[in-house]
Amino acid sequence: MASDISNIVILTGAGISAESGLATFRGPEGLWEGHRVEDVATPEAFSRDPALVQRFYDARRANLATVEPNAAHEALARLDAGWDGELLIVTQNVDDLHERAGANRVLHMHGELNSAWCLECDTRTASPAALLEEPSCPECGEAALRPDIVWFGEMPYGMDAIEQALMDADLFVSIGTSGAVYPAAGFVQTARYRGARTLELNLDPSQGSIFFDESRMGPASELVPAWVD
Ligand code: BV8
Repeated sequence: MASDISNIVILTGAGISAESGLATFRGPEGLWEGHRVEDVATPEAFSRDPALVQRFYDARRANLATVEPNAAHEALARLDAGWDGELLIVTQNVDDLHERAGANRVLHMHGELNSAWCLECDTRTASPAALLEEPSCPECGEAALRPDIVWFGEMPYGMDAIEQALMDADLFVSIGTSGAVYPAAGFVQTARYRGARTLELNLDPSQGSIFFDESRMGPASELVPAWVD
């Protein structure tokens, strides 16, 4: 890493978890695990058919327990452990693979599969394996738990911390994201505007590739260790 780099922001998307076996967001015909996004990842979908949405997230939560972090998650964990400067891994992913690889400085801007949110008392709690069967809040007892996931039209978590990190960044690295979802897709422009160097590590060109000083194409399990080590 260049010696004038002190503060790093890393944005990860579904592509970093693809080689662990987790589906990326845009499959064939725009279906995601067989569902259209608007049918499972919006507050309207949850109001319309809560059981469908709970089943969708229960299935992903169950699948997450069967997969492992890959070499890309492990390389970022090594970087996190050994980096003396500022470092923030902002992930759009709702899986826990960064943490299971050993990373600590992780911010889940779109929430987490393993967290549940009580609509009655606003408590966030560790999610039961299957919310459809166990919707009762351990705090207030009401059957009011929903997945603690940021759906479309909802405000992502940690935006103040993310904005501050982008203002201070010397280097912004985007890994495994299509650059299709905002506000995450705009982070590279903020970092660039503030003078950070920008690097993209992705399997394919993304919607934001034009904003990066450098784009390296290939699988994250190869590109990320090569960059970190
Ligand atoms: C908000 C949780 C405001 C769900 C997710 C028009 C213009 C601009 C914005 C909007 C607009 N219309 C609506 C909006 C806003 C909207 C948005 O951006 N829509 C898009 C579709 C246009 N955004 C929102 O609603 C956000 N909220 O704006 O709030 C607000 C303000 C005030 C008050 C209230 C609200 C909230 C967005 C969050 C939605 N939730 N996730 C869940 O996960 O269950 S987003 C969802 O997309 C996933 O989290 C996913 O991570 C994320 C982004 O997708 P990617 O991670 O990039 O995944 P994708 O499959 O697309 O790409 C994978 C990439 O990996 C590919 O490039 C591929 O090449 C690469 N890859 C594959 N394999 C590998 C690889 N790379 C390396 N190695 C490999 N092996």
